[in-house]
Amino acid sequence: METVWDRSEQQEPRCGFGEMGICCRMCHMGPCRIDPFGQGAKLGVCGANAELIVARNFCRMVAGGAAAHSDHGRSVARTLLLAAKNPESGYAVKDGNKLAKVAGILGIDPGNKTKEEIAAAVAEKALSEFGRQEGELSFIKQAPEARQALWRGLNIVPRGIDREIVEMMHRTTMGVDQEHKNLMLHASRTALADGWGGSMIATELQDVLFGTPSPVRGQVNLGVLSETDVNVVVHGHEPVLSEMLVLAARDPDMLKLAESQGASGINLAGICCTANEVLLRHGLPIAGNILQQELAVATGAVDAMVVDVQCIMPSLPSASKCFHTHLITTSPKGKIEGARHYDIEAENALHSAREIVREAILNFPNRGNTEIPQEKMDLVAGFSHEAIHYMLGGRFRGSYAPLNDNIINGRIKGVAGVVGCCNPKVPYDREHVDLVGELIANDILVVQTGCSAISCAKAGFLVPDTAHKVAGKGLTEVCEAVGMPPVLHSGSCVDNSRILVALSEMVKAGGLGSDISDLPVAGAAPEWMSEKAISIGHYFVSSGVFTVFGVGLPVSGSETFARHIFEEFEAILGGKWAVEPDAGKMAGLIIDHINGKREKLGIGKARERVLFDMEMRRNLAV
Ligand code: SF4
Ligand code: MSK
Repeated sequence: METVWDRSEQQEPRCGFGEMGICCRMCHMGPCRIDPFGQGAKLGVCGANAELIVARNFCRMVAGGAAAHSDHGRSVARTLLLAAKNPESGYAVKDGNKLAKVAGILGIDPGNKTKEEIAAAVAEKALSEFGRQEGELSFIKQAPEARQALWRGLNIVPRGIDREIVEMMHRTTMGVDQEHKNLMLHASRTALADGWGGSMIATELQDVLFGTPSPVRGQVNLGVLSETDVNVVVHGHEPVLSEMLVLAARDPDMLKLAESQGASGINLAGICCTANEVLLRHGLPIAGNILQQELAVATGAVDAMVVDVQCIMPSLPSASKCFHTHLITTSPKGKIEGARHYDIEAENALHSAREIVREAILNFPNRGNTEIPQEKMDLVAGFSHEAIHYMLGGRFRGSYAPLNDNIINGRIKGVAGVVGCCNPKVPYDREHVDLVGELIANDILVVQTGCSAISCAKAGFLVPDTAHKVAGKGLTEVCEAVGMPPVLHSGSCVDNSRILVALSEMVKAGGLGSDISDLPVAGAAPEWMSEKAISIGHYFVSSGVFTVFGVGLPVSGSETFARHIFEEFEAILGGKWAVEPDAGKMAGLIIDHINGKREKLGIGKARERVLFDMEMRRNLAV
């Protein structure tokens, strides 16, 4: 059986033009490529130069990522509408408080409306945000006033989610927007339509439907697969189906059927962001992150792998054929040649979820030899911004003020969001673990989402005990007082929008400046691979956050473009990009940036940097 690492090796040496972002396929006069060393072509056939080609490629990645997150948000909004209108659907409003809050943001007057009527109005308003042509997205109001004013001054407040994505595609087609700086401003508008639009709608409405996460225990790594239970592994991004699979797997009739096939129960585990969603809301185990999808199949113990959309490797059918695993696709948007397909829409999700679980159970007796690794690790996850609010201040005075106080008094130096994918170009999980280890050793509180959170969970960073083993003295004191780990798992990729809200709350709590760009915070995606990561990176930068990516960025083919996003952008939007493949140096950049912000705020007493060494890593029970 081939894995992602074998295929990655077969791609070496990779195309240098692609890696540097200077290959253009926007029209059929090309494909064109620019010689980065100045000996060959300096222009494409149409006359496009390096910065234009790099900019258009970068902007199209933003559009692709924003489209993926936002289409996810749209399907959640449709599901909420169904829940409101059809009580038989299996979906219902689980968090009335969140519903009321979101209704307020969307300007819906609850009046004498029932919960269902409010939910329907919220869903309809959320759906209208996608096709809106003018005005401003409603969730923008959550940002600090100064940030909103800056966006308005630059005319980049997103009007409608779909509109900005379409316009990005239009501007980057052959012969339209030919100024890289102008393109990047619209890339900001598009990315903001993702972070403060599509992703935020997905997160907030998922909380309404399935509950707002609060701290919950769980387990992670391939060792969570069971030798004796039917293993159903959910993989992808949208919890609309997996929530129904949770119900189906707990159905007493299904449990009886499993027993009749010789199994002792049904074990529902997850891969990637669907895993994060079901962990956060149900404490269900995570089998692994993106690079473990084939490895889960290779245990021979997965009776069904059920996938929906995003980050699902087209190699899965051939991997599954080596074992008894049934690969099941469920979204009409995401079919895979060689997989079984159940066309699942919200309307029939519960019924289909039962059918899928039944199929997995009936496949259990077909298992051959299994080889399940023993490794698994405990973790605590579920740190939504509401949970952090409550944890720090308690039910009656929930607030971000205690966090700000601890930043001001220097126990916590700052906050870093470390997120994103895993990439087979670098040693698996290592960049995440080394970066996060060094940040917490230097008293920087880390907030995580996506596959990065799963990497660090496997390393043992997501249990409160880690604090005194690895974290700096100040951060340890805070973690012990509150009972939290030094690394907070906030959810899936769309839940990066939780971090935007948390940053805004920090500004509102006071004492750390008037805008997100004043805060001693930074973002990082050390092993990114997806277009979605580029959209996330750019909405953080455009929201005022210094953001560092590892593994390289496809922009090095144009010094002019690189200078624009690495240097000039800060003067425009208060945040900027950086790229640094080495985790230790990346930590250094983040620490220096945070120290710089502390100095500006007048709270910076420089402390010596602590290096996260082998000894500290050995102290972890990995
Ligand atoms: Fe070449 Fe210009 Fe066409 Fe791109 S748009 S492929 S640079 S001719
Ligand atoms: S799943 S986008 S590999 S984080 Fe969200 Fe992981 Fe990146 Fe997919």
